[in-house]
Amino acid sequence: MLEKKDIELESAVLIGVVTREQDETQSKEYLDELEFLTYTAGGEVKKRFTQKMEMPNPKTFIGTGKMEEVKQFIDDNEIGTAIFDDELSAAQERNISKILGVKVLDRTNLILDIFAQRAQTSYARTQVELAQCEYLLPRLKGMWTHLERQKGGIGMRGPGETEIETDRRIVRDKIALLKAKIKTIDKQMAVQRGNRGKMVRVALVGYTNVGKSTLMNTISKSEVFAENKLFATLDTTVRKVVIQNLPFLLTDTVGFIRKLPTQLVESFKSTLDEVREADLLLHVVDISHPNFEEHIASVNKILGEIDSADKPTIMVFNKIDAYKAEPFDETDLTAERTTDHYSLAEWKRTWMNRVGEDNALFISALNKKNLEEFKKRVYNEVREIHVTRFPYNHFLYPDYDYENLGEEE
Ligand SMILES: Nc1nc2c(ncn2[C@@H]2O[C@H](COP(=O)(O)OP(=O)(O)OP(=O)(O)O)[C@@H](O)[C@H]2O)c(=O)[nH]1
Ligand SMILES: [Mg+2]
Repeated sequence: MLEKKDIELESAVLIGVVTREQDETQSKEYLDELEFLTYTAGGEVKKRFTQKMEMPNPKTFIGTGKMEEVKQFIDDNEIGTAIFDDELSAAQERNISKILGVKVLDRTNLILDIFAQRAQTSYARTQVELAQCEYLLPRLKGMWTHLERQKGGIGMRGPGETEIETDRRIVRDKIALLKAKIKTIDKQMAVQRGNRGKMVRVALVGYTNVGKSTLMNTISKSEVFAENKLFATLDTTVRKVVIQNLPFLLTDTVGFIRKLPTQLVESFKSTLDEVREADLLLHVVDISHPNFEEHIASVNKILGEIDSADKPTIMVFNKIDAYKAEPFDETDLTAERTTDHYSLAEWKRTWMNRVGEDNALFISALNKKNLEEFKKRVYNEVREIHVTRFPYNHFLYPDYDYENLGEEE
């Protein structure tokens, strides 16, 4: 990226609340994710603040005492940004930044900002800009005006930067314009998708950073950008893949995240059409992540929002090389064995029970572990769909043959 702040990290504090539904471990994991988001956006977290409370304060989100503590730290350490884990109302955001005197962002803001930074094509940029405008619109009144000193950096890219002084009408016009632009591109994309004929379409879906692009690169020998940051991929890549003469289309697309801003789901609807129109989903999971089960739930929720929850799906548990179970002390009679102590074999059994023996695969895309099994499973599933469309082709595709596969490598 060209932005200067990629080199010079912006210092930030994180603020989260611990509620009844959200216990301390969970709250810590959420803040871990928020810290990773901050890092991805180009920030460095200097301190985290949490407060136990039943309901966020409607005016300032956290309580007065806690706010004092945060302010003190910000003043003493020259912090430039305060980032809240939950979505703040326009009024809360205003009140808080008045008190703290620094830029105040929420999780939505941060995610939108990362998307803005990472959008490569004009299509992705248009979609992100639309989401930013939709986010901005209800917050326009008085936003940022007391912060004239600060320009640029996290959360300040995009429409917020140029349209501070303008009124809502202009943003509304812009939204209309962006929507029209997206509609035009959509038509072209729909035609493109139509041209692909009856070819079977498989889509990689999953939480961000689970290894979708890495898997895509490994099996299609393509070069999709993959890295250990969130939302490495924003655009959709479609590759023709051939396993033992059987051709199909494989799509790699944007990763999901817990509480993905609704504006983004909305404006990325067209990118997500690739998922909606797929015949088969490969739901990739990072099993080495302590929260992977919650990630699965988040992904399923978003799949539901885009009418794709009932598609044939194979669960692909990736990063088995990095999986580590919590050690369990058999001699400690007070210790309770939980899923944290599960071995990979136990997870395998559990998931095979849940989704069917054929629908849970355990691989390492990076170390190329169990990729044979993966290819075989995908081959069989794709073949089943393929022969319903090209019945006369049936004889062309015999059972998966390990022997022949060597030639493909
Ligand atoms: N240890 C380990 N790391 C992996 C494996 N597969 C991918 N990774 C790493 O995980 C990180 C994320 O990989 P990506 O392929 O960019 O993940 P993605 O799902 O495409 O992420 P987004 O595009 O951000 O949604 C990279 O640093 C990869 O090298 C694996 O099997 N084992
Ligand atoms: Mg990716």
